[in-house]
Amino acid sequence: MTVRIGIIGVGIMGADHARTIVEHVPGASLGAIYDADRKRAAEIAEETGATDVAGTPEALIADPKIDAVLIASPDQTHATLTLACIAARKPVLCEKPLAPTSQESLQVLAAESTLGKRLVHIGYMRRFDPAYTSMKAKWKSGVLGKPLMFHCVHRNVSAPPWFDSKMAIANSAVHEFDIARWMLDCEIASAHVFQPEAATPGVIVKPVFLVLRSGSGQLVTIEIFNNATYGYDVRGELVCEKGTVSLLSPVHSETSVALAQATAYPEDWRPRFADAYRLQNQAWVKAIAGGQNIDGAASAWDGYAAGAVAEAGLASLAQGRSVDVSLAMKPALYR
Ligand code: ISE
Repeated sequence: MTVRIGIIGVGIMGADHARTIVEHVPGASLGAIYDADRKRAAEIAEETGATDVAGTPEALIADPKIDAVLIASPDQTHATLTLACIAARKPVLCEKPLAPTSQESLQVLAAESTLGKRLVHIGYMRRFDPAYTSMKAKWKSGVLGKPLMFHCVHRNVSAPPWFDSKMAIANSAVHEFDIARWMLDCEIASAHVFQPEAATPGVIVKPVFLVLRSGSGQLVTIEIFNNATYGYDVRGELVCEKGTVSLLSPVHSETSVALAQATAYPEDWRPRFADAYRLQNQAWVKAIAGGQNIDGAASAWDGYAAGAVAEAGLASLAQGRSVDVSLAMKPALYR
C-alpha cells in the first residue's frame, strides 16, 4: 500500500518534510499540498512532484485521495486542523507545538478518546535522533546509575524580531520539555524561568534559562538562546549517580588549515536533525501502512503535557517565581 500524504503549510518546515517524504520515505507519495501562499504551494508542488495544490486545508483533509495529513502551518492553527483530521478519521502528524493553550490540547485528547483510536502524532522528532536515543539506551543499560540532572542547551543563529522570550518558551523550549519527559520517563512538576540581566538592552534578545523539577525528583536545566549568532547548537548532558552521558552532534568532517582545526555548525535545525526527521517520517508511514501507532513517537498526550510545561514556564516568566505544572488526568487511551 502507498500512503498518500497531504501537507498543510510548506514554509521552512513543511517544505523540508515534503522533500524528506519524496526522497527518503518508501511507501509514501505526496498527494497534495496546501499553503496560504498559493505561489509557494505551487513552487513546492512543482519541486517535489506533489499531485495537487489544494484550495483550502479543509479540502485537503476531506480529499479521498489523501490517506494521511502532515500539518506544518503556523502554531496557532495546529489544534483546529488536527481536530479536523480526527473528524475525517485520518492519521495526522502535527508539527510541534500541539496548541498554544492546554485547553485546546485537551479538546484534541477528548476527540481522540471519543473516537477510541489514536490517530495523532506530534512532530517531536528528537525522540528519533540517534544521539538522544543512544543517550537513553546508555542510562537504561544501568551502567551509569540513576539520572539526577539533565542539562540542555538550545542555541539558534538568529530569530526574527517578533520571536520574544515567550516564543523562546512556547516554540523552542517545548522541544526540551518533550525530550526531558521522554528521557526521564516522567512528567515535569514545576518550572522556574530566569534571564540574564547583563544582556545589552535593544541589542540582544535575552536568553531564557529554565530550571525544571521532574516528577521523579530530577533537575532539568535548559538554556534557550535564540540569537547566539555563531551556529545552531543543541547540547545535552545527563548526569547520573555513577557517570554522565553527553550528546554528540553529527559531524562528518573536520578541516585543518592555517594552524587551526575546525568542524562546522549548521545554520539551523534541519541539518542537525535530518536523521531524526527522516526516521520519524519513515516510522509514521510504516505505522500507517501497518495500521499501528508509531513506537516511541509523541502522542497527543505528549503534545498536551509539553504544552502544560510551557504554560507553567510562561507564568513563571511573568511572575518571577517557580510555577507548578498543572496536568489533567491521563485518559485511558494514552496509558
Ligand atoms: C523551531 O520552531 C524548531 O522547531 C527548531 O527545532 C528549534 O530549534 C527552533 O528554536 C524553533 O524555533
